[in-house]
Amino acid sequence: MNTDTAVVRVVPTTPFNDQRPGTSGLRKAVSRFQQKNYLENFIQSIFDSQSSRLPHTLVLGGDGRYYNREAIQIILRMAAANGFRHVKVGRGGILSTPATSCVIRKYKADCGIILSASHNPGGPQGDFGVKFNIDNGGPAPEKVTEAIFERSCTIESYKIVEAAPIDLDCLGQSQLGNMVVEIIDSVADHASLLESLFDFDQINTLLSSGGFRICFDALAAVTGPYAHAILEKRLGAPAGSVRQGTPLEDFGGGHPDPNLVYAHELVKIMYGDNGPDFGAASDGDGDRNMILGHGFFVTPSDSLAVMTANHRLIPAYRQGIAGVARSMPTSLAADMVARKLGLDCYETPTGWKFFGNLMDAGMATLCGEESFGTGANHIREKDGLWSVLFWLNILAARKQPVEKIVREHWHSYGRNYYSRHDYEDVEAERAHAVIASVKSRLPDLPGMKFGKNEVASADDFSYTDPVDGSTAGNQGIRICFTDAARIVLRLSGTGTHGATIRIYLEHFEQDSSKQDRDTQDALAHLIDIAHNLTNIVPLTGRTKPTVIT
Ligand code: G16
Repeated sequence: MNTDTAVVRVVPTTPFNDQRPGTSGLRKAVSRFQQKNYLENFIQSIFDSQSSRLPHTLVLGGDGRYYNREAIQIILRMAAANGFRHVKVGRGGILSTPATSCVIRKYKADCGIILSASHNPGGPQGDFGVKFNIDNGGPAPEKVTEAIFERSCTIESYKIVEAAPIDLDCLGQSQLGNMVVEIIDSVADHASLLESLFDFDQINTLLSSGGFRICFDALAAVTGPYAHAILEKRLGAPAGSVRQGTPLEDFGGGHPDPNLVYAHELVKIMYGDNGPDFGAASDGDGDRNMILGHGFFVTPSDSLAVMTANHRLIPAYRQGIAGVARSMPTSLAADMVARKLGLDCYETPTGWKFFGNLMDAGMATLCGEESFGTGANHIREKDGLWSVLFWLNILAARKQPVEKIVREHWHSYGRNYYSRHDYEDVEAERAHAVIASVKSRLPDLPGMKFGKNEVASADDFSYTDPVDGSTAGNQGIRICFTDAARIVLRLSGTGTHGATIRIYLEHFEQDSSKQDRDTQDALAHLIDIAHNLTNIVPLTGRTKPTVIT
């Protein structure tokens, strides 16, 4: 439809006081986003905060959750009113977070908007979210998200054109005012980028041999179409290797979070008799991943370490990598590998946005987080399917089971027993009291003994970006022990109900005769110390974590 004559309406509005983006974008209950002007205010704040540069091309899509299509129509009309010239939209409104990053970079777009609340549940009673990415394809850094927030506090109007809805399901271009809307294939660009990185012939031989079985669980979220196209159609995995491969608005009522708790159906399959050799799951918007072997779980921290140790098996990284980066709470397993291989290793705050500068500056190639995220410098987001393909490429090259590869890894580098205990939906005041009480004890902790464990250092992590010198404080409490064990404590920045306290526990074991223990048993002494240090039980009234991963 040609709406060259579309009239721009300036709609008066008043600010909302809760539009500060969290760890990754603005996440709220769907009902909050559906409130009059709520989405519009936030989108206009994004556009206004970019006004020093004339915006031209925007990439737009989402994970297909409830309200995705409606939000896309609103954003398109606002983009036209705000002077964008071209918007690329994933067909059906579907574009995974890594695919969005890929498309921004490939077509040199100015920015992207991803409609997702990531791993949070969807549907009318679930969550919705808006993430804003900049021209390097990565999440907006804090100075940008702060500018958006500041604008949202003073906004008085937003701009929108009146126009009929765009057909999101039909590939091709149409006109909205002076702006071109182009509906693009959601999968093709990302799939061809991934093909350029890995040895698809080798993986194809493995997957089509009949002797090796995989199960990929898309959790009824965005990665279904990508996994069908790449794993089944291109790489020869038998039909049915991808389960829950159709994106649903409510994720089938599930929680699209790829961990042992929420991807329990996959876990059951992988731990069953005669289970597949390789299992993986991805989250709502396709940036997270979980890796499993038959009867074996690979922690995300170990996954990054194994990838780093094996990078030369992958065509894209055969000539070597620049360095590796991990978020502070992620275990030190990758550091052990980096030390042995002579690679630079960086520790950043939680949030993928902190890796962007390191990758742009050519300082880090592989990045990872304990929160089921791994990725590399091919894009500027973590990438669930990239991680799956990395593992499949390792398996195809080494011809060993997942478990054997990981056990050999521990034998060479030591094992970092690791677990995260989450206390969800805690009253905010109580959660802050827990953090404040530990903070007040930090100066006294070094040298203090808890049983056999002596505290080597204790601080509130702050980060200075080595590229642009920007700083980020209050990024989580770090308590490090003399035997390389750690307890980390921080509040989640992605929840939408109350506060979530995360306690991260890590114990290093070099002795291979002691690398077979149950993780929670191996960490039991640190769990006790954490309870003692945080007073979490009396301060929150919670006797145990909501989720243990
Ligand atoms: C987001 C960020 C990640 C971060 C994770 C956990 O992931 O992109 O970098 O590690 O949140 O954050 P928190 O511990 O604050 O809840 P996603 O997949 O939700 O976008």
